[in-house]
Amino acid sequence: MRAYYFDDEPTDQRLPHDSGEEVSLDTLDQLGVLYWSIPVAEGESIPSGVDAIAKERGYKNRDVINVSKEGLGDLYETKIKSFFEEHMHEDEEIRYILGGSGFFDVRKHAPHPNQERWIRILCEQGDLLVLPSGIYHRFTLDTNNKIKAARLFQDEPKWIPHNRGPQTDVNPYRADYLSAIQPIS
Ligand code: KMT
Ligand code: NI
Repeated sequence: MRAYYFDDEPTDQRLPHDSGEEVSLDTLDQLGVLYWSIPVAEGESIPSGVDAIAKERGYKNRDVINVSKEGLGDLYETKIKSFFEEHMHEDEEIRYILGGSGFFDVRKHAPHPNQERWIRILCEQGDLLVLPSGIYHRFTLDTNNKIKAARLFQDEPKWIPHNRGPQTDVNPYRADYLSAIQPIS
């Protein structure tokens, strides 16, 4: 895992877009984004360390997704597109990387939208990320073009993205998220 500010260059989303400005675990924590490293061998199933975190946080469901051309087949192009639309979910979600790599971009909010920034989080095998409900984020593969991830859900194994817009700006889960985290000025 490595987190840094996205450079905002309008080139291929799969490139690193590394501004060179690092982001600490502390900053992620302030945004409600939590991180653990839990080693897993290639081909091994989900390690017990992941089960322990899931249990403690009240998770009941999970699935495993292969985001790759082979894994998604006909759905590949549409999925890749929808994952990279800025969106939020009404549930907290855990992503645990079993293999491959990719980028989760999370929005650092600001008093004014033009002061907001994207934080790019490179996730690789063994990385566990908790995204709080209500945070704006997006996902892309990197140039390796594949990731295998366990998706853990607190309730139903549903994945409903709410794309950012006037509706999400007044979504109660978004409001709860903003009031739960420290104001960033
Ligand atoms: C999300 O919430 O954006 C995703 O789950 C992306 C795919 S998981 C590798
Ligand atoms: Ni999402």
